[in-house]
Amino acid sequence: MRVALVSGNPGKLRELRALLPGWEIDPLDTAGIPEETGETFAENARMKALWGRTRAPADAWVLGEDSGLEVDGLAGAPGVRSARYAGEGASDEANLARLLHDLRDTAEPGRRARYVCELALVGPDGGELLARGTLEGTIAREPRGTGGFGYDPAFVPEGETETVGVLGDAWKAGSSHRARAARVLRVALGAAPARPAGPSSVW
Ligand code: ITT
Repeated sequence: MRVALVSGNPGKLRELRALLPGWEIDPLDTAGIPEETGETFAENARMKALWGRTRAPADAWVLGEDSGLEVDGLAGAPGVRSARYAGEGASDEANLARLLHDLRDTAEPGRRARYVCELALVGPDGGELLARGTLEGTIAREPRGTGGFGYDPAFVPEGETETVGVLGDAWKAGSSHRARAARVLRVALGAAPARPAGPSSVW
């Protein structure tokens, strides 16, 4: 299955290729993509996929992905603004530094957090599928490890004592929010009925 991924994030591409074996995933050039103005991860993932549909080869499937981190003590921030928490175009390191700074006086309950991943798949006929995965955890006081990307050096999953940065890519492949969303997507795709044609159809 040929799939165009609407993302400029190399970490997502690497992980999704590993999570969806048999899918031939290539990144689509995202130059000119509209701003992510959605209030939910699902809205943004769908916007990316529908925009990609207008650019990708007609026979390719299109995958949009929107993800981020919700921290209880920050009222759900950075949320859909996770990629630009420290400002437009901010690096992963700058976003992580701002997060740790903003939580410097916050004790355990407020450090509880979750990663969310929403995947939006649009077929050659315009049919759509949405899949969500989450991962609960807490934000550590200091970053540790170099695995993964983004906020991983500071995110300790529930039931673990180390950060995702230390646990690494193999751990993420089995248990991350993206791994969970990818599983939901594969199951939903396998269970999808004969697909109705038309741009607004939802399987
Ligand atoms: P695209 O929109 O081009 O896909 P992006 O990096 O801007 O790339 P998002 O808007 O979905 O993607 O923002 C997601 C941000 O959330 C990402 O930059 C990380 O900071 C964070 N994030 C998402 N998944 C993560 C993960 O598995 N590990 C660590 N941080 C993650």
